[in-house]
Amino acid sequence: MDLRLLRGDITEQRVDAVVNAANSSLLGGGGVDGAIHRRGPDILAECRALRAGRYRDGLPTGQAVATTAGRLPARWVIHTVGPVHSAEHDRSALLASCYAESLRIADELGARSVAFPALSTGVYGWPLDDGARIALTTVRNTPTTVEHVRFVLFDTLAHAVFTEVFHALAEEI
Ligand code: AR6
Repeated sequence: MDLRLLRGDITEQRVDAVVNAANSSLLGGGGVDGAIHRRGPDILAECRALRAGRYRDGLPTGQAVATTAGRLPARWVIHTVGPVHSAEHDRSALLASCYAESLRIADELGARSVAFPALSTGVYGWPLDDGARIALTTVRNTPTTVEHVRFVLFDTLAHAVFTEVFHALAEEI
């Protein structure tokens, strides 16, 4: 797998699938979720249909589901719900599950290229370095037919932290 880190806006990525840092309502929010939903009322309509059907009680944390991508330059949006960071409880497995489940859905769709944001590191408060470690190790270790993965980091700090963790992990191998 070709894995890249870049600084930018996830809504501008020309990839098969863009991953959304959603919440379990699937009905939009701030951050990545707000930016993605601004690019397509069709996405919200599909999310509402999911809420009326299979996900009546919301999409559980750690799971993922796809819709089409509205006016984004992508074919699909894969919505996943990251865990809120907690100092008392270790929710790392749920964050890892978001990345693994998103890749599983991408495989089902036949997506070859996927763009991820740094899930849970914004409103949900996950420390960037630990979020980067979980993101990079999970994507590296998940069997998938996806060929190109890019992590799209919104600011210089997130990009710098992901780059540092990426190099540190490469040295461990
Ligand atoms: N492109 C790439 N990264 C972005 C963008 C963008 N356009 N906008 C923000 N980021 P967040 P979460 C970065 O808060 O922590 C929403 O309200 C941001 O700097 O979007 O998983 C949902 O509805 C941060 O590093 O997601 C949920 O309620 C990272 O993306 C909740 O926030 C994730 O920040 C989810 O919180």
